[in-house]
Amino acid sequence: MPFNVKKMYINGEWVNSQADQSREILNPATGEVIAVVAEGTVEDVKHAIHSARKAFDEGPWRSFSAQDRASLLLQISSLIDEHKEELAKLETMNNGKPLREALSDVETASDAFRYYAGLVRTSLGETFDSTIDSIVIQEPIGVCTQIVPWNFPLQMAAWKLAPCLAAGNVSVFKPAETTPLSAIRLFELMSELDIPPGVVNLVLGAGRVIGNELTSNEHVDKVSFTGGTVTGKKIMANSIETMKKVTLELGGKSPVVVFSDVNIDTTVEYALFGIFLGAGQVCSAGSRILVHEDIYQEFIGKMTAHAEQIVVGNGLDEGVEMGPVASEAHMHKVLDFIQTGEREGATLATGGKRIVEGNYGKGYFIEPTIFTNVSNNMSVVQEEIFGPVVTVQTFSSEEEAVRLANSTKYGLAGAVFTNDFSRALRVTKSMKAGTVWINKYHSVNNQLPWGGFKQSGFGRDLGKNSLLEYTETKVVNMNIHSSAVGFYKSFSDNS
Ligand code: TXE
Repeated sequence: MPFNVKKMYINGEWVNSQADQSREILNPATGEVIAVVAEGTVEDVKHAIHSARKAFDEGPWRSFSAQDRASLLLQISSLIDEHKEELAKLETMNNGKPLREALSDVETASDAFRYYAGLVRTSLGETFDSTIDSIVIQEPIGVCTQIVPWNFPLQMAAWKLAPCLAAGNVSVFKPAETTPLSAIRLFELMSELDIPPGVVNLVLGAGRVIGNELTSNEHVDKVSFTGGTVTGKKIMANSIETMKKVTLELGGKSPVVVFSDVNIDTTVEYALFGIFLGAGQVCSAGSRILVHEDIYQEFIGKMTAHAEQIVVGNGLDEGVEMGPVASEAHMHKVLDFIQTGEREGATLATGGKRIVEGNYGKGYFIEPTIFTNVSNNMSVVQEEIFGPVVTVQTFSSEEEAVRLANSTKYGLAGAVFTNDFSRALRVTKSMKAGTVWINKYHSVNNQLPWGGFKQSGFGRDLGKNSLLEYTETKVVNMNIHSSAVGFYKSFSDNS
């Protein structure tokens, strides 16, 4: 079936790639082409940045009050709600995640627009004692480029666009090249609203081709990126020349610390949910389980038995609990990691293979995989695999658990499971991570700041933090009594 090429949205118009290039978009559950989209070039990016610059510096957008912007965000939220099923289905077809996960992402996306619509109308600046006569105001930064990955395409779009627009900035937004469909649909919905041309721009294409322009162009004031640490480092380097503000939400290798006093069944289910949600392609995936040695045998036995019962399949099918990984290239990367783990001497407790029987063979399915007998320096323990692969280690003391938990270059998230309240808090405080869950996993709320320590990045998405990170702080000092400075004698002599 021939497809109409889906276009980019620049300066309020739907445009083709200037080089007339396009890309096929696949369903990772079936390997089928489900859309064809424009493949942007550096020239397209320059056009989008120019439009955004003009919209920010000269357009009517600057005169939109917080109330006007909030009203727009609420309309975007309503449009997402009205198209919830359609957006979720599109996300499942493009990313592979089960429909129930996609529905939850759509709800989170809609709520992000609602949340920032409310937040931007609260007090953001500060005022001081009347004798100082100063105020502090938060102003928009300007042109923001926003680059997101393929694991939460719509949710990430909302996490970036909502605070950016709420604060009064303009955006040039780039989804991942393999999963652009829900973002294109979001821009189609936004294009129905009275948003001035150039305020929201959508560019499509490969990061390695257009990423440099997005992150080094002199007219860009801020870059917000979610993706891998390697790309994050390149972006940071690119932004130095013009001293752009940068927010980086990068990967993780998050530990799940399980003490011996827990309810084992409940904790095993959280451990499985922590790693196999999104087929492990979640930045905060609980990919390292650290279990107290006293309960290890029972824990690993139950974990393995339940992992083998996870229903893997096409995310559109009823009852599916884990979908494929998002692309063929990524599947091979994950399978390579598994082979390396085996080569390094780790034991496969379960899984480890691509699923190829019948229709599975057309998609990019990997068995839920658990490694045991790992040592801490193995690459399967240290590197972000970003697939349905988890390692399980043991510890004998709280000190050892904390040392192992903090022993990678990442620091995005972590969890501790225990019924000992003091121990839970002690371990939480010792963990070098932006989010720590106690006796649960993966709960995220748009009100709470989201981001990492160490090489998991810096700056925060979500919460008040994110809105403030889309602003510049300006101090205004006033002379409201028309008093003289009184510094030069000649002025007092003449008066
Ligand atoms: O990510 P990239 P990739 C991790 C995960 C994964 C690894 C590599 O471990 O295996 O990163 O995945 C755009 N300038 N995470 O290669 O490259 C790209 O087009 C500017 C964790 O897919 O980071 C896409 O839009 N942009 C992570 C986005 O960056 C560039 C989620 C993410 O792709 C660019 C994804 C460049 N030079 C991967 N090169 C998380 N934190 O959740 C690429 N891009």
